[in-house]
Amino acid sequence: DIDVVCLGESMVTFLPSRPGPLADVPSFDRAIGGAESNVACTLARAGHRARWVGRVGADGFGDHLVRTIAGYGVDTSAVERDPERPTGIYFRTDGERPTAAPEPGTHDPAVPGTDPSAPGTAALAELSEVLYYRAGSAASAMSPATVPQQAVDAGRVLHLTGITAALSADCLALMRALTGDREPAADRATTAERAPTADGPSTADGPLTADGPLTADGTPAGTGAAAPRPLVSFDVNYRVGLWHTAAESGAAVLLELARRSDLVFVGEDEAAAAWGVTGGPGAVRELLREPAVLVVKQGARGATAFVGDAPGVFAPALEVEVVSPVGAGDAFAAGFLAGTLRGLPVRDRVRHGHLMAAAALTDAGDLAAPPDRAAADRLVALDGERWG
Ligand code: KDG
Repeated sequence: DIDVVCLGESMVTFLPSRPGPLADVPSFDRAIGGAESNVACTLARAGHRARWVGRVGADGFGDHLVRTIAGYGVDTSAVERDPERPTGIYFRTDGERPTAAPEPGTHDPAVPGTDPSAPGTAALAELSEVLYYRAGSAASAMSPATVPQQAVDAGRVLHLTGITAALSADCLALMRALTGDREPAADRATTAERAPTADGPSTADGPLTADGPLTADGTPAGTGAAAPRPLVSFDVNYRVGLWHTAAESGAAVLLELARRSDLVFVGEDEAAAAWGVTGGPGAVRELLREPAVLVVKQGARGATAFVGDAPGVFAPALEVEVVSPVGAGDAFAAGFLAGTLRGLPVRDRVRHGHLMAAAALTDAGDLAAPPDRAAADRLVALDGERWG
């Protein structure tokens, strides 16, 4: 009776008490991070039954993570505790916001953050640092042998990200096993064929209480002879810093895993950085034809969703004052998945993604307090009137 199982490493996150370089930040506030548990928490807040599967140390940080994530209403019953390895942690710094507009003529375009007319996001992101302390963490010991298969297969959707593949050879083996052929090939082919017209209403209502597997287009999966695996949702999440120490190429692994998934989220910038695709969403779809649904995120502009062979469906993002971009991608994925579970038209799934992302963008932590379902529906309806 789980809608979405999210598997991956969660970490205690330390947010700086003030902007500036690491050497100058006097103290940090404790919060939680982890792309996959961020998705689980946001889905749970939106009224869906979400489970987080992960591995943390038998330490206080592990207790804090499990308690906090469970506090969002997420099922944590399958989280493993590792008596030998610690819980991963990470620190962030924030770029310095210009306190006052520079004197006319003193703005140096080469120095980020000194342009008073810049929207701020790029400058802040450039000056922010992420410092991971997660090598050899409890989560890096996740493998096909340690992760309980039954707990992972219990949902209608299994949500994964490319971060896990970069953590260790065992984690990569796990990702390959989870995205492998656990469903008859014929069933997977029909998933794409059954896609409704891109913006039309889904054939299934996708009520919250519906059980059973789901296809990427939001309709319940057919009942074949063999029980199909859950729909595999994959957020590419290319973390360049994590791949430096990995044995395999991040670009190749992420492409392989994306091609083995049913629903893929990728940023235009990530597709360019990893795979050198620069021709916009259509070019990304050319490269990634296998997933039944592909969502290409286009930063502050919006996102385009491709369902089956239908043309891409674009919806613009909300305009917000960005406090921190961290966690916005996870929130977007959660909103889109929530819309998929409910069988909403494709454009509304994208809009729900943008709405959740807006909540995350306007919050300093990795995980914002997202609007509940009723508020989200009202806001999406208003947004729809605005854009037509
Ligand atoms: O997606 C936001 C994440 O960056 C954060 O919560 C931590 O999972 C994380 C990571 O590996 O960066």
